[in-house]
Amino acid sequence: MISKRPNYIAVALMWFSFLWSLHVSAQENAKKIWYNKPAKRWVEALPIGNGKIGAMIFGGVDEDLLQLNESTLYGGGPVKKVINPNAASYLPAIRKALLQDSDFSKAGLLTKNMQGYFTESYLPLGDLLLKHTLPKGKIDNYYRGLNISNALATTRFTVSGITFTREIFTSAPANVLIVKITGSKAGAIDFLASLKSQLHFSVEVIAGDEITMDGKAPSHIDPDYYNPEGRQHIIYNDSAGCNGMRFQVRMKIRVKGGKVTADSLGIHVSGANEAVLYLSAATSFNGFDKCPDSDGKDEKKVTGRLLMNALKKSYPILKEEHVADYKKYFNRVSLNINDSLGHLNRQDVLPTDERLKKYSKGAYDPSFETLYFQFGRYLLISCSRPGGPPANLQGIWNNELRPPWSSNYTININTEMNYWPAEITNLSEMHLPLLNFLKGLSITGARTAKEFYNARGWVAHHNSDLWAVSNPVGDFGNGDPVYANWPMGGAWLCRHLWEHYQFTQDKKFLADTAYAIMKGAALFMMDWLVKDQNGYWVTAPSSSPENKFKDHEGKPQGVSVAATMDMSIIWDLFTNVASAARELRTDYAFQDSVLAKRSKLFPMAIGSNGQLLEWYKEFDETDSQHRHVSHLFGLYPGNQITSSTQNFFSAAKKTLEIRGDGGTGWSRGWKINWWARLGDGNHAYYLIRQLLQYTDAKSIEMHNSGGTYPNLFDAHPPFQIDGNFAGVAGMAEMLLQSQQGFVNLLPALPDAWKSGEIHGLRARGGFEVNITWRKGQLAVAQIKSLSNKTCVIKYTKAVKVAGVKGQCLKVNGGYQLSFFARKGIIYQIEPSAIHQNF
Ligand code: FUC
Repeated sequence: MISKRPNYIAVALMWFSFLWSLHVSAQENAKKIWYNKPAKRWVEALPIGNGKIGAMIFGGVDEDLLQLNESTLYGGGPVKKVINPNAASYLPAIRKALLQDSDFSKAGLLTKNMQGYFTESYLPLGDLLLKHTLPKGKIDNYYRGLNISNALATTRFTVSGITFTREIFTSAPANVLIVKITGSKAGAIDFLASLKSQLHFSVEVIAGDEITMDGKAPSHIDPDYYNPEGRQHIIYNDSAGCNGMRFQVRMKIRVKGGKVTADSLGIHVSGANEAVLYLSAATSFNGFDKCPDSDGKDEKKVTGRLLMNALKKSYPILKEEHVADYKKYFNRVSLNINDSLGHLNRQDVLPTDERLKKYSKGAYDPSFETLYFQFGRYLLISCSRPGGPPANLQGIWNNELRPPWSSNYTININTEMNYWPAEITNLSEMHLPLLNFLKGLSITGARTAKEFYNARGWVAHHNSDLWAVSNPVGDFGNGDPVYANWPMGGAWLCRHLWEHYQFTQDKKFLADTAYAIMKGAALFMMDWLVKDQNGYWVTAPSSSPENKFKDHEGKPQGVSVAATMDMSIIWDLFTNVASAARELRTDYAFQDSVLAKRSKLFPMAIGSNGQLLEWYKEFDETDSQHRHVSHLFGLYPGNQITSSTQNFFSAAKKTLEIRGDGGTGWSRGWKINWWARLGDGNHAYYLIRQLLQYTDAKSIEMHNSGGTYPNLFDAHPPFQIDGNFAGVAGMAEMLLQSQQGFVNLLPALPDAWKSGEIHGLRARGGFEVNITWRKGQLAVAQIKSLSNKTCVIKYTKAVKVAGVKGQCLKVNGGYQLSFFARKGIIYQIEPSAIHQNF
């Protein structure tokens, strides 16, 4: 008999499964960046990459552009062995002008004599244009999206009843780009795929379904910001030296049904049911010290081999291998904020550009913040892979021949910033390209140290490129020393070697790779320091990137003595190199000498407004809101300024208050990290919202700008990827810190993030950390020990660790518990009211 009473259980189950399906699809959508129209501009296009090939997908209906990059395609060739042999002879006069006469103008002018060539530029590879012949009719259901949980991009639309789908990815295991084009009706696929480049190029037909584009990069390109008259800015042939790099793009299309032919225009497909396009790319780059022309790699062999190997596998296999490889990294960290089954009022039903605009106006959308966080991790996995060069100013995505700031490595902040999220968000392997780059940089840097300073060790200045340029740039006197002559880039980068060791506890890496490079940078600094009249070790000449001060006549000056950032970087390097030597049980005398010198470094000082001084005297700055706040290096990324140095901690806070929250994209990104370190989650959160302000700005802006483009690229403006990465690092830093020798749980949780969970973050000492919090309080944390180290945990309340006996100590701003953490064991941590031993 059928009951007339409603089956409450069945109804409840139906509702539950409906809500669950909404939840699951919301979760899926939460990992998508999507639009309901094609990209018109580059900053609307979607980036994909495998660390070598990069592409920006426009998703046009009839004309679909994929703008291509290859991560080693640069202008120029190896740096010259001799650059400015007289440079070092100017040092005594510069030092006299600074240390005895306080004549900053004279010192600045003289410093210009210590410059060399500018760096080379990262170049666009070319364009892959797909010209489709489609049935006539209205375009319906247009969708263009990037799923960052599997690194697959899709363009889809319906016309005349036929749904066309293009699925695109760049596989890291196969090192190819793949486009699969399908139609819902047999024989509907008709298109021409062509290749072109802004560089010198020619296209050749290899087979009925295969073409190549061969090209050549210039032997020199002047940076976009350097345009002296009467000189060619792009030079192709260098009759005296080394000619530019060669490159090749190789493309083949396989079809099911229909016909494929190739001619000088490209590859034509007609009447196919399905087409799969395979593209490989390579340059003749053969290392920073080899001429890419005469001593270059055989790029044709490389593209041929890659394509041949890819074609041995079916499309589903290539896709599966790509997704598995990508997920191996991406899935290590998950983040949910204020998200629960019951919470479905998400904004991810909106296209990403509209969602960003709504968010900019103040919409509550925590899953957009987590999307931004994960998108940053997606970008790092896509642009920095072991074996390739480090991510440059634009990652690997650039479409300009003379891109902003050469799209290379600005190492007075930007390149380092790119790698801030690498270790903490569990992408340690993605850090390796930068760490390996330091091997070459320390070799050219040793020549620069000798030639420019007559010093031991190695040095790098504010700018570098694929050729590991280490000299001060400026084209022999045309660069402003406030940036060009800053000799601290190498020393700063060394902290990345040490951080990699701290997070991974990889002693082999420390012994075989890191230590010698760190020691070389420290040796340079030992020689570079001079004593002032009070017996302190100072740097001279010295500048604070890239801010100027007013001298006693009110004139702007860039060069002085012992800028705070110099002293902090040297303090950091000496501390880390001594710790590294201690870990390796080596170089005891050297440890003693760096630590002795560290103890007499010119100290940090606090000014009349309670701020940390930027220079060795309390000068007025020419720009009180300057985007660089270099003197806070010790607060982040360094750890010289912490809650244990309370006076400097407060002075750092005051400095940030005075500088304000403005700046460029990366500048605001740095500020998120500083406020996180200061333990002010609400201020950090405010700056996240500033970073995520919708913008369309195109030209360079230095003040109160920043923001986010429709494709979620960070705007300096123009596009610079560093702001994306600083945003990711900052969000992680708000939830977990470990720079003080303990694991600090939820150190800067903002009110806006009431509840949430993060899984898979890494902490120094070799720990993997999961944290769940509810109503602004720690609910439970899990720490997995990756090596046998003591684990010290700090939280605002006492914590207990399941199965561990210890003493919970009340310390500055919270409670601390330490215990020996055995490798492989997961420790469960809960807040507790126990204040005594347990
Ligand atoms: C530094 C910054 C600029 C820009 C450039 C790439 O010079 O001062 O703002 O980010 O690097």
